[in-house]
Amino acid sequence: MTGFARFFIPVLMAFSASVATAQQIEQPQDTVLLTISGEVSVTNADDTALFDLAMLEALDQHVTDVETPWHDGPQQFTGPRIIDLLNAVGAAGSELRFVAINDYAANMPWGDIEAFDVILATRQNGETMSVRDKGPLFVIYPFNQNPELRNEVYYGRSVWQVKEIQVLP
Ligand SMILES: Nc1nc2c(c(=O)[nH]1)N[C@H]1C(S)=C(S)[C@@H](COP(=O)(O)O)O[C@H]1N2
Ligand SMILES: [Mo]
Repeated sequence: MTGFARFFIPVLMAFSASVATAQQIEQPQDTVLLTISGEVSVTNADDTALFDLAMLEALDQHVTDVETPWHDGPQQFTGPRIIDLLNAVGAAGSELRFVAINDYAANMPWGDIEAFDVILATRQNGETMSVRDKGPLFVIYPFNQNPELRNEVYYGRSVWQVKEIQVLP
């Protein structure tokens, strides 16, 4: 074998192994803020995917300036797009159920996260949100970019204090 082949073949084998095995997510190192359950294929605890703040912030971040019925004046929210978050755990479903700390829950059709930049906000004006301020995680629709969303249907899906996303078939 040439020196080149001795180098190249193991690299090629490592590469195909990484393609063959599914994507992975790490273990949370800090307080778990979010559990994703249901139709997910990439997990880190039994059949669920657990996320701490650092893991959510390691995903591509989307920033949106938005006026909501729950805040005075425009606010800047930051967090991953929910579609990116769900792609990271290999989710495949037709509906999502967002469950809050106060056990409020609302269903969202999968189509919403494809049609709009809906984010799971981790920060408001650059700061993490306390439970008192409807944190730590808040579903934010782009109400300013898509004013047609300003109605009770989408307000009801704007779940704050989110603790779990169930991916329904
Ligand atoms: N965590 C949580 N999120 C929630 C709710 C709730 O009770 N708890 N109510 C939802 C519904 S049905 C609507 S219409 C709006 C209500 O906002 P409001 O209570 O400020 O009118 O928030 C949504 N998000
Ligand atoms: Mo509502």
